[in-house]
Amino acid sequence: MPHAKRATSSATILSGADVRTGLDSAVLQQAVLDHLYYSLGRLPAVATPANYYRALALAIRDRLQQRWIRTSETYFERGRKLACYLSAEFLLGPHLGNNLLNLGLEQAAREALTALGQDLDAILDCEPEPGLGNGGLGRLAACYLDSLATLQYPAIGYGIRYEFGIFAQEIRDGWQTERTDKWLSGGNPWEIAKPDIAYEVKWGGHTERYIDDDGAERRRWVPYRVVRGIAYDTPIQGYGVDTCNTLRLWSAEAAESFDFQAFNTGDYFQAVDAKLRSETITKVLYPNDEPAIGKRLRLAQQYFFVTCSLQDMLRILDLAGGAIEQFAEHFAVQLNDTHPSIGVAELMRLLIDERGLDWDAAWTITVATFGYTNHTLLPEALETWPLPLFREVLPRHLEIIYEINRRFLDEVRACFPDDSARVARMSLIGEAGEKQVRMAHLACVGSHAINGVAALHSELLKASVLSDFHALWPERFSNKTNGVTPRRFLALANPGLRALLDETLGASWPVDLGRLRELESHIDDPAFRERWRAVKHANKQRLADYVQAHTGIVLDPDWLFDIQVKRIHEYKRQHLNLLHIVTLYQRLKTYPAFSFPPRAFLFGGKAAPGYFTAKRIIKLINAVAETINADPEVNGRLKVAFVPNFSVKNAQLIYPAADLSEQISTAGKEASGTGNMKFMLNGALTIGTLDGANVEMRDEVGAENFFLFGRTADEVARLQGEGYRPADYLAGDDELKAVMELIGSGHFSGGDSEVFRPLVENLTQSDPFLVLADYAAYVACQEGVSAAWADQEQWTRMSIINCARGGKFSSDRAIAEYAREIWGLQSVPIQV
Ligand code: T68
Repeated sequence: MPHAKRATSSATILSGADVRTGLDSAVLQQAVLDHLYYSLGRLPAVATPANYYRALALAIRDRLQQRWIRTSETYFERGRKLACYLSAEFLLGPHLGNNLLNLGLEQAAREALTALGQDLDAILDCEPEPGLGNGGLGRLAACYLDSLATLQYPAIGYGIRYEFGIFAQEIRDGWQTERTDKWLSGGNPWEIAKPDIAYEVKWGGHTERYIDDDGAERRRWVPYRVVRGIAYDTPIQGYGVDTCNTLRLWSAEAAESFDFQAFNTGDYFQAVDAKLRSETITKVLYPNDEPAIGKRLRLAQQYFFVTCSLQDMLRILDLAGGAIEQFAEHFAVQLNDTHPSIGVAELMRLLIDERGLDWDAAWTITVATFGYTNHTLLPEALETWPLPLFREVLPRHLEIIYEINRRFLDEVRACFPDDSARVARMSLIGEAGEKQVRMAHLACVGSHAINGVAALHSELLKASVLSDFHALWPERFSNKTNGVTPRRFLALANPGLRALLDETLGASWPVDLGRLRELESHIDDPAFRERWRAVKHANKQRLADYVQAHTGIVLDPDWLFDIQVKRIHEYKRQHLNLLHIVTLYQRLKTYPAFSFPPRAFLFGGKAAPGYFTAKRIIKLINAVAETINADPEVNGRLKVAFVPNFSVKNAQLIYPAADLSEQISTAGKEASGTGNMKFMLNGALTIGTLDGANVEMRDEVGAENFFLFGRTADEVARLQGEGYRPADYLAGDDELKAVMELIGSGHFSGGDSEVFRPLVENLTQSDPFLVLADYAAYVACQEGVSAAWADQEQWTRMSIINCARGGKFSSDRAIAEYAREIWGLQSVPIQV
């Protein structure tokens, strides 16, 4: 039973728990005052809400400390295997609310602040969120950390402490503009810098041959530069348990020895310049969807955090007195996409060059250590590095990769004799055009386990981008369908539903999400359905208030809330959603008597700063919104809003308020999706294609509780193979034609017929993601949605079923599968 500990903890207070550990509201109140005074230098009379936020955050971090230290100590004593989750991104979201939830301290904190004349919700709102990720991949990493701690698995997250996270999005005249995200400017009360945990990171230069003391020939790396990586630790508290794991993020600093060299030669300014250059490595998160080609700094970031993390594992192993030969028994290292895949070559380098192992021993350890998760099938997203750049930055690693490749291709030739085309396809070095290092191939060759993130995605991986690797090593492949944490995305985001679930199911559902199934026995109870609707209505009002405050647009919570929030990308097809909106608008304008239940369409999401089409899609959403919202002929039935700066923080308001979740990617393109699961758990119905995890969601809820449309992945491939011509679809559909003409005419852009021309031409001439081919089916399916909405009792039943059958999509299920099937990990209970 979660939080059963509180009783004993309160008892401890009575027997003298102090201002740093006490858990009742009176002690917490004292602790906040203490931090205001001693850590912030403020008296309550002049303290701002931001000051109170910081003081409370520090007070809560104190309460984590005991658990945090005890957890590390226990792992060390027990010497059990540690899962190391290597990810260039962790999209954590605000910590305070989540830590209060996981510690069972929300009520105490609320009371403490009330006694100080403060409102907890206003204080929570002061936290800037650590946006150290782009989207799904980074958020998945954060959900997995939450589940690892909650399931009491010994685990550590390793990543990069970006000084600037994902940019803040502002909408000006309908266009996205980007502002740097200075999330550290007010200080970060959650992290602890550990300057004594620091490693050297070499860079550039050349390699040379030498003879070691035993007379053996070896190679060494003579770098051009060295920087240092410093550890910053953030506590990751499990829910209802004493386990508090660590997220260790690396920050770059100039290596002193190199500074001193310049100082000694008297070149002070060169030394300062070198220092600044070193520190740029961890300055900024790269937006996805920008071609990484030639981005030396991105390669530097990847190598930087990977070598620090692997050196840290070696230090931990040494401290524990473990033998280097046992490395893979002590650490399971998961590569979150190819971004950390240089780790394969780096572990080989560390084992051979620095620890003196021979090649075969090092290779056995390396393959046993790594697992690789793939998150995309889009060919343009598969990472490669130009060979000259790679050689210049990591000369020793290129030698190692050549040797891995030589041995690997021998194995390929032995299994598939006389198949030189296959050898060329599988090589770690791509030879088409400029030579490239193929990071996905390196990850596959160096890992004992390779997985996709949803059943369909894993099958498509085996059949397409990784088919040759599957033919060679079928036993390495498996599927691990993504999951999301029900703590943040249900309990914390949806307090109304949480109260209803607690009352109906008891308090254990957040750690046993299968229990949601029991909701089904209440479906036929009209009073229960009424309460279910009341919760949703209140959530919609809460979102409407937020939208009004941030856009001025007024929404009515009685309307159907139809929501699409995710990164803006052509394959996700926000423009298909728009074509439907413009279709409704056009029908209303043409036939004023045309009737359908009023709908509010909400969008949110960031476009990569250099992604021309995505940015124009945002402009079109805002242009359509402005026209429709200002038109008295239609705005009694249609409203459109773009919520600026979609983030974890506002996502927590958005998912609980949705009636309809838009998951409309071109089938075969979305690896899994995780927003789809967050909507589902909060009782939204999904309109979607058979893509990513939608397939499994529909299997769980049943076809009758899911609005399915569109071509399947096979049909998409076939159509594209036959030579898809969007003009055929345009010619055969007068309504679609009129919609495209209306957009092209300048109707939504004050008569400017240029601004959307590129979008119209993209769709009518090439349409790479089959928007026009799926349009008619989508519009028809949306008519089914409107018809279903008209029966509110039936809609509520479907909403309850969507939540009730969402248990599979808890990240606890996903993490238990990784632990058992890939990492060989045992849980270790922590006792404080
Ligand atoms: C997403 N990928 C998938 N990538 O698109 C989504 N890419 O289907 C899946 O649910 C999710 O991963 C989790 O598995 C991403 O989010 C990136 O953000 C990214 C970042 C840098 C470079 C490339």
